Amino acid sequence: MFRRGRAFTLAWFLAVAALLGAACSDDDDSGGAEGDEEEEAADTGGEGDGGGGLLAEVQDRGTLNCGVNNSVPGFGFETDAGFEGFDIDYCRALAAAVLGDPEAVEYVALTPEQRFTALQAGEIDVLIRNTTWTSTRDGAEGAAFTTTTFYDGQAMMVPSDAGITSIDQLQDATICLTAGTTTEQNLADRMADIPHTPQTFEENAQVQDAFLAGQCDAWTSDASQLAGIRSNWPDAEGGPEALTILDEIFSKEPLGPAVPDGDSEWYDVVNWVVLATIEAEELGVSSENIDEMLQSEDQAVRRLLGQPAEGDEGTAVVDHGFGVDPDVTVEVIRAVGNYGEIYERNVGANTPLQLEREGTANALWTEGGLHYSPPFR
Ligand SMILES: N[C@@H](CCC(=O)N[C@@H](CS)C(=O)NCC(=O)O)C(=O)O
Repeated sequence: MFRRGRAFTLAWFLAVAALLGAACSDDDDSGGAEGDEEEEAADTGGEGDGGGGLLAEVQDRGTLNCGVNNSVPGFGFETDAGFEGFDIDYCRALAAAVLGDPEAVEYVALTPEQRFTALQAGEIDVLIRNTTWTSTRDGAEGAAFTTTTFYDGQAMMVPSDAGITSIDQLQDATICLTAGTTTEQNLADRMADIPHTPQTFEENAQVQDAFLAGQCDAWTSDASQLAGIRSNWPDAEGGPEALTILDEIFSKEPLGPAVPDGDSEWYDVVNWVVLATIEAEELGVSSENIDEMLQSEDQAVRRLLGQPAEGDEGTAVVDHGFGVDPDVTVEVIRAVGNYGEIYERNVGANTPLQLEREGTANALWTEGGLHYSPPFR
């Protein structure tokens, strides 16, 4: 497990360093916003409409409708106790910011094919479901992507006893995956010169059944998701050790929240909630020390937490103009912690997923990674 973890980390690092991975050309994501649908999405309000946008709607309703996954351990997973995971924590963070209550979330589990339609139709306020930001999704799906929460890439998982160590060995293999994902085109690109049969299913559960029935030689998806699925592999089927994730990462999958196009106020709130978790980590603010930090003399900390701070016009609370109070960041950090806490709690080295963060794109920029928040000021 540790050996694999290390190779995985290296592969990620190389993938990001190259920044040349296959572009995520889009999948079909059926029900894409075109024509009228897209115009409707663009008309959903926002600050230009006098505050009648999604922020006001969510606050009037008193709950946040968050579109999520329910089948990827570590990211979006439903158990008898409810929803949990990295993406779920960002739904909670947003509810804490706009409603003052991280529990005020209505989780809407969506398949890959349903997700953008649900966003366009207003069934959800935000999509936080291991969704890759691509140009066509941003441009043609009526969606606007905020800051990336998790830098991922596509990988391949095989049965450990198959003796396969590289993707190039998958000649004539049947490769299983879910439809309506970036995964489909990435696979076609990577396997362009290798004869193979892609076999698509609507949901992970179906891929898993097919895999267990011996119908798939390999399973391809975002590396983080494969790690989640592997971590939860049934003991009766050999548990996680029965599966091996090959080292090669062959695409860029920046995952993050998406909101409906055309509501810049709502976009800003969601975006800056994500950024607050990143800035908090950089400044050493955590769920453990938040009360002390409210008294901090560090002006950057004071600005992040909406406390009076020195500025161009003397000592004052910075008004970001987001439509929520500047100190909602305190509720966010109390509810879910900073980015590092969210990462370690859900997917880090001490979780079943064992995704090491150090040396990967998911480290802070100060540690050589890609997570970077513009200043709160
Ligand atoms: N990040 C990729 C893939 C995301 C994705 O939806 N992956 C599948 C495969 S693991 C999934 O989550 N399926 C869950 C399900 O069965 O609902 C994308 O945005 O297209």
